[in-house]
Amino acid sequence: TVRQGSYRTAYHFQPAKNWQNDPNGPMYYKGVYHLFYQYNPHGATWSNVTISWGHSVSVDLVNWGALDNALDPDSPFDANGCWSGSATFLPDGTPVMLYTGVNASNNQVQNLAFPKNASDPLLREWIKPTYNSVIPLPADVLNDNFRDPSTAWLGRDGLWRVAVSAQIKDSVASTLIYRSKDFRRWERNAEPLYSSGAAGMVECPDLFPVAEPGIQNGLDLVPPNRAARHVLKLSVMATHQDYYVVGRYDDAADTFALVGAYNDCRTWHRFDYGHVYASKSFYDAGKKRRVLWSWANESDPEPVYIARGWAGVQTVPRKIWLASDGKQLLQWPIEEIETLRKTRVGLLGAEVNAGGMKEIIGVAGTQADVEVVFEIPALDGAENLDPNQLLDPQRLCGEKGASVPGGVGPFGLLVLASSDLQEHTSIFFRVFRHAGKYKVLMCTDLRRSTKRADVYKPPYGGFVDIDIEKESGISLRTLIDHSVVESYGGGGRAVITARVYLEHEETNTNRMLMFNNRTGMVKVSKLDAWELKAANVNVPVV
Ligand code: DQQ
Repeated sequence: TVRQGSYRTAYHFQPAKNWQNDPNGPMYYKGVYHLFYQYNPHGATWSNVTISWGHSVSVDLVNWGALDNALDPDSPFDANGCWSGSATFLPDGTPVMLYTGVNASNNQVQNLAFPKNASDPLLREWIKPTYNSVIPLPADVLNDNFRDPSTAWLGRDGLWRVAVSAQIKDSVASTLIYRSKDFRRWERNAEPLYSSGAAGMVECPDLFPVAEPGIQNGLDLVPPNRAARHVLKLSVMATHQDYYVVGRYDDAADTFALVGAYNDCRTWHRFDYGHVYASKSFYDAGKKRRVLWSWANESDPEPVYIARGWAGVQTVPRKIWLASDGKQLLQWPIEEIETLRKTRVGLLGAEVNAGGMKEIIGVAGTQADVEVVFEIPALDGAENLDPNQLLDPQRLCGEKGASVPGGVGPFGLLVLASSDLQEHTSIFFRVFRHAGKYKVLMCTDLRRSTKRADVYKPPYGGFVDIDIEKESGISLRTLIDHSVVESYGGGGRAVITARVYLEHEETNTNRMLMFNNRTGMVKVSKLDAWELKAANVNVPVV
């Protein structure tokens, strides 16, 4: 029997029922965090015409109160759906939403919404001015591919800017920039922020400044923070994946120069090598950090999730900042997640022998937070990597799975494992030699995660940008939450989020083990595993 009920998450955000997708308009306002999300109030599938903005509030990004929908498709300029958008603070501190409406003629247009009562920290009601839409469909853009306004920012010239995704007719996918004096009348800049014919339509653009390499503080979008570096993130419809790149944003010309990267965004970095999409960040003025939200879709078939009555989770909010190499972002679960930690087990200096396993006993493996540091005594025996394998880490994880012995790796964790280990999800590393250096591969292999045959269960993989000759250990943090396994390799240099749907019958006895299938021993210099409490999510706010 498939225990559908047990797939609900305990601390990854989900509404009480129905479908959710993209995070929308996240912000911190008067001491309260707001998360809006694409929500279908009528069922557990996406529906272009009935999609609304769900709304939840929190003081810690962990426990959430549920409010009524913020936006519903009830006006001529959004009659066929309130699609994704973002929040901006006006100079007087009032938040405003820019979002995509699919209007009565089925054209995608950009609209404004204001809080009815900005002095209410919960911002329960939102008002759409009748002068919407503020950015109509341009003549050269496809009517069904013009959407997802970013958070807007003020230039030194006093003009607002916003980025919007557009597919130009018979031409390229572009991230357009619009400028405005008053946030109401917007004019398109002739030059797009980004355009490329390579990847097809891109969605949900996010542009944000980052502090100097290695500095963990986030930056807000407005001057005087004219940062030396910005990050541009795009979601590619065709691959259903998010890509980002570090570059230089020219705030006079409104152009973005990639630093040492190709124009095809599919060659950029990925926030996550697993199953997430449509991510969006915001500046958290309370804790002076930038926080990223992302949507993780279901990986089992639509009729099955319709039957359980819900679909879609949000990843744990992640703090993001520029790594000291200045090229990639580091990501880490927000520290507030640690308030859910209860029972802990720990180990120092354990060893896992070649071909061996070591069980993590004492914490229930369905709601857990595991941090482990593996140390490899020597790098001798690392397998050689050919240049083709370098291009496709996911395929490499498929070829070199957890049970394929190697020189340096595979070693890692087995989680959500049934008592007979027939079902298990493996998260592991393998070190290769390439061009006189070492490359560290991180995989989450779902092929044995469930006996259910109707589930998408690929191996996922990415390289962890780590100099293994200098850093003797590789760290792994895995957050397990019923049907979510979210893993951070090398201190957040590579992240893989996966959806897992156990068929086996146990409750609360899902095993967790460390394993090592390399030819020699692996040292576990540190292991901490916590069982996590359930967060209070969907508490009605009165
Ligand atoms: N989802 C929204 C769109 C966006 C897409 C509609 C990305 O605005 O482009 O639900 O997942």
